[in-house]
Amino acid sequence: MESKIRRAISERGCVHLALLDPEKPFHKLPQVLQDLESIGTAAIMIGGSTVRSNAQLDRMVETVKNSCRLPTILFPNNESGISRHADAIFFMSLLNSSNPRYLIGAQAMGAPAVKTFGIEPIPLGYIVVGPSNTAVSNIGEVERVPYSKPEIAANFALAGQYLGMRFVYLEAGSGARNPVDAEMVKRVSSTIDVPVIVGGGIRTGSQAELIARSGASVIVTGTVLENEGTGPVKQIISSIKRA
Ligand code: 1GP
Repeated sequence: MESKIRRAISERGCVHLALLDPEKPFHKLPQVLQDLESIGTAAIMIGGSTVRSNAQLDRMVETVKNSCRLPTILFPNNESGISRHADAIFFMSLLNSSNPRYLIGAQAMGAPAVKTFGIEPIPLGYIVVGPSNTAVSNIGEVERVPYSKPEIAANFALAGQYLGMRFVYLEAGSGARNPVDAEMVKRVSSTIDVPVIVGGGIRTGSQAELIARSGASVIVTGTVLENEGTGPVKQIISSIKRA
């Protein structure tokens, strides 16, 4: 799975991942998934900050697997965010959390299930940035990195790389008023050698294009798909291709 994403990044420069939250029921999900596949989304991420029902998560992963050929990557909030049916998991540490549970505690609780179910772990450093007071910043007890301090985000990212993380995710928070600042994306992507994933608050093609041009290798959208369907996502994907 990781090798597929890396191949897609090296072929296309920047790829799109769609994020589905199992707690938010989706109208006509199978059709949405087929559309996402045909417009060029690289994989489906499944998770949300408040996921706690394993049955609900399992159902969502199964629906994705039964509806399209896109790979499924878990995006866990803690050890509750693991489904035996998924292909891979972003095995992530919330690097700027002040709570050790989100740095390593939940990971230790979840690791045996990842091994037992044979889910591919993809090590990822997760950094919450910007001014938006979102679910992830509250639940994750985060000291958000302000956009005026891109060098601090770059320091966290480099530390993540040196700890062996193979992706770094800059997160503005789901539904953030504004996406991650382009200068911060530039600073982080020019500092580290591993691919940078950017998500949170991306709603338009022009926002996605700026972030891709700033050095992001992966762009994630969730809320715009939930609220407006695949139309804007199609524009986002073609803007990424243009970038
Ligand atoms: C959230 O980065 C993702 O973890 C996606 O954010 O829902 O704002 O697209 P949006």
